[in-house]
Amino acid sequence: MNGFVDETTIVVSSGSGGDGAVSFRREKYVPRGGPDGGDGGKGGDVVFTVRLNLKTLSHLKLKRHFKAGNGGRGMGQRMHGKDGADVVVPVPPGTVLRDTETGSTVADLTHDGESFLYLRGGRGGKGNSHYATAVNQAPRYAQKGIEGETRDLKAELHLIADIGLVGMPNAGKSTLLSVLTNAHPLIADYPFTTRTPNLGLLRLPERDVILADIPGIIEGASQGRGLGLKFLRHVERCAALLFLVDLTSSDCLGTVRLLEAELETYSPALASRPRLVVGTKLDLPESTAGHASLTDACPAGGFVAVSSFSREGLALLVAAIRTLVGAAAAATAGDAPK
Ligand SMILES: Nc1nc2c(ncn2[C@@H]2O[C@H](COP(=O)(O)OP(=O)(O)OP(=O)(O)O)[C@@H](O)[C@H]2O)c(=O)[nH]1
Ligand SMILES: [Mg+2]
Repeated sequence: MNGFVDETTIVVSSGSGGDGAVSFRREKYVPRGGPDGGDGGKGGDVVFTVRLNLKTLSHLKLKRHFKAGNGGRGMGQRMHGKDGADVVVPVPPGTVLRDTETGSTVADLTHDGESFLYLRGGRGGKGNSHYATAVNQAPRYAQKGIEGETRDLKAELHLIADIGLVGMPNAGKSTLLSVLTNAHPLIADYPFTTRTPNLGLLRLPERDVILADIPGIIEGASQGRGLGLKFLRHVERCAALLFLVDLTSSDCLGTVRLLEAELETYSPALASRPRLVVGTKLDLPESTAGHASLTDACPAGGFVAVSSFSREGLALLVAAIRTLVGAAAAATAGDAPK
């Protein structure tokens, strides 16, 4: 939807260094002027820089090849060639760059303003003025500039959120995001309404919390059914997950198990993230049985029931989110509460 691109390949090239010059001084009353060839300019670098205002990789898909400028040739009178211009590739926070050939991670860029120098431009060659010796005072030799390099990279976007909303299609993920945060995602009563992730900001007294709503997961998603599991990478870095379960569905506990199994297939690390089961659509009378079964099955504090329509349970949910995020922050700071 509207140009959301979360993976693409690009080609980047650093600039070549300019060649050094072969040149000799020419002055009216100096018959045999010495060598005065200047050095070639340095080729431009390839630099990535994080820009908070970018939300997708679509701008990379449009351009694809990013090339730095070449260094200029050296000139007479020891004049240096101009350095080639760097190419600066802007990327959104959460961009992971991989070498297409080896698959190895080249950079993982997260902070606004962060810069990463990937390829250095080639050095400029030295002009012949460097090569004059007692034996050879008129060298006709200058060094060539070093060539730039070209690499293929795969850029992947991993959205950076604190809490991920995971659930089957129609569970009410986008609706919950719209009542808890400033986001206005598309909501409809058919599955797979959400086709690309949405982020929303929940303002808490201590800090802002970013929630990510991703497309629904169905049984067999790990084998590519539905929209598959590829969107899970956007919640990979979340401190905690909310499993959203429609309380009016026939087998709420089965849904929790299914989500667990699909997550486990995708990434055991993700499956072991702290989580809260959130029952949705509590306003509907058909939610009673589901509510009872999840209350029974989930550990104390591991389940909250809400209605995005009547807003019942939302305050409890926000309190639970505060606890989850607070515990995660304490754990990363290395001082988990005793
Ligand atoms: N009665 C009631 N209906 C709800 C509630 N929350 C969501 N719905 C309805 O459930 C349907 C699905 O809601 P969405 O928020 O689009 O669900 P989703 O989980 O984002 O669905 P996908 O994007 O398709 O995965 C919509 O018709 C909503 O109006 C609720 O609290 N109560
Ligand atoms: Mg949705």
